Amino acid sequence: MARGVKPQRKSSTAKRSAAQPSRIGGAGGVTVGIVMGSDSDWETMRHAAEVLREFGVPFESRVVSAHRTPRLLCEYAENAEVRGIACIIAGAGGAAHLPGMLAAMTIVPVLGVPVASRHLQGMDSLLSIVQMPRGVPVATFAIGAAGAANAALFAAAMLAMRDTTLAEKLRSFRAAQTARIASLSLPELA
Ligand code: RP5
Repeated sequence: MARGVKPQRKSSTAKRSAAQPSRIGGAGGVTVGIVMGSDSDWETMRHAAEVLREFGVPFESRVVSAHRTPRLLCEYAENAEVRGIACIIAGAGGAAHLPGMLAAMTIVPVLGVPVASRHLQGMDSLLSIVQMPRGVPVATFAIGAAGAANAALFAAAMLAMRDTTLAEKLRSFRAAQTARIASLSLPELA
């Protein structure tokens, strides 16, 4: 599932700059790029995809590895702006160079998601992504599914600044979340 380009429905503000042909997926209607270092990251990164789908933000999901497909990484970064991609959500685990290397090659904002790693539970991923040198920022989120979902919510919030429909969806989401938490009750002590 994660390997193919999956353009989703186009939102009212999808940026439509003159997209150029590229072997990186089509030009069609992609506003957010979700990329990850391996298909093993999909279980985490699908949470970003699900949020974007819920909000009707067009996106694609791709495996782009900093270490195993470095040329593809370069191509993806170099074409992101001209394809009209508004931001890139990049998830990786371990020596997680994908978000930082993408950020090094494009001015399109990169949102980094540390994927939990087998041996160090994602602390390696987190530090690899968050400790960028001054001048090349990666907005870094929490380790794991919460980080992936929040990266998508953050992307939606950025897009909502120029999309009143999306802004209204975000307000409704927050209101529903607030109502749900406010209605919670705890069990009585036995
Ligand atoms: C990283 O190595 C990937 O982002 C993934 O989190 C990790 C393990 O990859 P696989 O060995 O599962 O392909 O590059």
